[in-house]
Amino acid sequence: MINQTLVLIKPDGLKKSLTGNILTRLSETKLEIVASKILKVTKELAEKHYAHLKNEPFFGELINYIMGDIHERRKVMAMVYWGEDAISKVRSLAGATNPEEANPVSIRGQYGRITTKGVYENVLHASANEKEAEQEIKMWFSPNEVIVDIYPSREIIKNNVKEKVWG
Ligand code: IDP
Ligand code: MG
Repeated sequence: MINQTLVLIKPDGLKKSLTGNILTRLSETKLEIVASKILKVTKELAEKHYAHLKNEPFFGELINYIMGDIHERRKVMAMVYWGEDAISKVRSLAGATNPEEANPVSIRGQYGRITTKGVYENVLHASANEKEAEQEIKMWFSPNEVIVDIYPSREIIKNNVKEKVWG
């Protein structure tokens, strides 16, 4: 089944200069990248993305982590991978959440670690299922940033919206 999944290279992945390695591993899947960008993660986006974990003891540290506060790399690389079984293919290459339990040849097994504060720094995020993928892709990207029509969208005319244009 053709589906799409959100992939984030987290701040530890960027700080460790792993972008190329991670993209190379993901290219084994033969999936297509249909959206990509580098962005600064706001607290609002971080808390929305990890809303399902808000009662966990590590939630505060997790928000600091994804916002880049721990790594002094206040950015994340976000992508949408699309194709046959994209969600399960990327999840399986990513490996288990806990990098110590992840298959050693998975991306998280190869590059992840557990910090002394107990956060699993596992270098990338991948959506777990179709519902999560839809919520997350819609959270991180607008329809015009994705080059295939993955979810229904509509055009609206916005008035009084401030927009930055080149000098
Ligand atoms: P996932 O990233 O494999 O989907 P989730 O349970 O959705 O795993 O957790 C989101 C992120 O929160 C993980 O990737 C990891 O960085 C962190 N995390 C999850 N569970 C723990 C934990 O038990 N201790 C510390 N960090 C955790
Ligand atoms: Mg998850």
